[in-house]
Amino acid sequence: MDATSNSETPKDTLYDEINTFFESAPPLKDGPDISRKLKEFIERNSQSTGGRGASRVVCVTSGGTTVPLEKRCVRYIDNFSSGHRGAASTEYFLKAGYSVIFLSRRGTCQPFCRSLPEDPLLECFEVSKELNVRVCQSHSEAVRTAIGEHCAAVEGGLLLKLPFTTIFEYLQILQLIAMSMKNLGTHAMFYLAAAVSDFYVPWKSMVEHKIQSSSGPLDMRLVQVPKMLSVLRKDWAPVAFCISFKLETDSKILLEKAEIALKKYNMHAVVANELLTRKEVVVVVTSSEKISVHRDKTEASADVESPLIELLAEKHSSYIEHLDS
Ligand code: 9Z3
Repeated sequence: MDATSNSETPKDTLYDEINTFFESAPPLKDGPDISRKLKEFIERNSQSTGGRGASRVVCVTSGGTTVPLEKRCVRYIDNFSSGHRGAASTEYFLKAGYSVIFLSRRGTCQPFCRSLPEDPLLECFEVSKELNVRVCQSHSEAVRTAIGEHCAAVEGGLLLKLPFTTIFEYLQILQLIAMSMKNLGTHAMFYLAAAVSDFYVPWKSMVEHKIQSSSGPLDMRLVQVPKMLSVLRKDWAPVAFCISFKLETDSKILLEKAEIALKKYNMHAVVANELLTRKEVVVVVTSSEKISVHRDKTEASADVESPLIELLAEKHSSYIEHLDS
């Protein structure tokens, strides 16, 4: 592809925007620690898994990124996402034999915690007369399962959890993850369910202190976040299997927008979902088909992520077979 073949953003302009974004972003506080964790995780999970062939690793992104308005941040713009999709999908990917790098917004839903009450520490435990802390009878089964499954995944080296808050942290960590997964080739998957900001305030033009309301109406210029999906596909992880998500509130434009994203970012599939029905149905859009995936309504606890991950794992298998043969 030549430098100007993308009609929307010429390639050189895109790379300039990306360089500006990364150069001006505040450096990650724990960058070296994240890189070390990733290196160890990928080394452990790159080995062949006996009869099951080489292991597969998926990076699941989850939750919304924030855009700070001040360097000493008091106010920020947020993106809607509870993190349920990412957390549930992580559980099903682990069941399907994947190792998972879970890149999630701090404070959003975490894998294996979905059946616990909203404030588990205060609602699942009680203190006896002797001041011993114990699990309440009514929650003991859910707590035992959550802790057991979580420990098995983390201590078994199959789940690595990395938190983010801002768009700066998210994109820097995503880049580190993509670079570390490069050697996995076709066995790597990206499942990009996070709700990523479209506009941001560049760090160098951001004010240091809290914006004063006494200064009158706020007039602020937001810059477009560079389209990292293109760079992920072209440079960061060119042979990984890539799934992105498209969220709309208007069903009439959803599939058309998903198809545009599929082509524009050269994704292997785009999962289209509508805000109100996202837990019931999603549509997997690929270059050859559109497959509706529904939650099994006969089972109260069934999740749409169960058939969705089954389908995507199958598509990933065909992709590996096709490219590696
Ligand atoms: C999604 O569409 C996710 O499925 C949801 C999941 C955020 C709707 P919850 O976390 O919801 O379970 O509450 N994620 C992608 C959202 C998004 O912002 N996509 C961008 C777009 O649609 C592309 S990165 O333009």
